[in-house]
Amino acid sequence: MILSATEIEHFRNRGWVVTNLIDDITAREIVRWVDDIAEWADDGPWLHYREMTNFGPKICRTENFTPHHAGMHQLLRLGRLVAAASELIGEPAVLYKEKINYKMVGGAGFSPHQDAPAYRFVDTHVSCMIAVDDATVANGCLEVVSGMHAEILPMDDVGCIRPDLAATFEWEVAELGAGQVLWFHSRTPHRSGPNNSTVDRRALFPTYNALREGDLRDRYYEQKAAEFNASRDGGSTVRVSLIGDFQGKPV
Ligand SMILES: O=C(O)CCC(=O)C(=O)O
Repeated sequence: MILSATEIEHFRNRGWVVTNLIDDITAREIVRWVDDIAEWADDGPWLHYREMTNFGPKICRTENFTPHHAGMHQLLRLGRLVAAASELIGEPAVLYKEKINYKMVGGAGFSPHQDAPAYRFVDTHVSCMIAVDDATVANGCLEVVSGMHAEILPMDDVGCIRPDLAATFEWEVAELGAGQVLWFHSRTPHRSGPNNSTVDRRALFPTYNALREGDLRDRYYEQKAAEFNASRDGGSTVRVSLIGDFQGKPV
């Protein structure tokens, strides 16, 4: 077993758990990998997204990078993280999608939401946030609500939790040291503030689904491209997801 019985029980009861699955050497390597990936060209098979901040345009997200980076492939698709995801969902898991959220200095936050409404084809999934840099209140760490992962909550017109409802929740901040991993259920309400500090808050977010439902990662990215192409919008925020959770301004 990768996780302790206490960690698994915490996740089952509260819908999230912080774990220490990554050693210091790997944590430092991840910083270098993320530095490299951020410099990849915009016209590759991966997906880069950018936002406008008070300090100019900044990269805010990269997706679909594991096929093009051996270290990330090993970390997110083959190693201890898949094993931990399997223990949390109680059956063998497979990577469904992966992203880096950069939240550079001046980067925007995310409205209260559950992830499940943005996931196509699968019902059993779990995500984690792997802190690349320390994640603090000042630079926009995640905030979660405990024990609210049983059902999909009422949403607004962009797929986020209805604001009047979200305002009644007890939000808990989840500060992480670099290399720590916060697992959260795909129905756990979460949100994050902007990065008002002087240090970046980069994090990896792999999502795993039950292998029983299929290895659907390629289909997820095909579907995402199709949905984005079908509804190009010139909205006031950058569209990075199949729901409108990100508050970043378009470049
Ligand atoms: O990176 C963050 O601060 C929040 C990420 C998140 O909730 C998401 O990408 O769905």
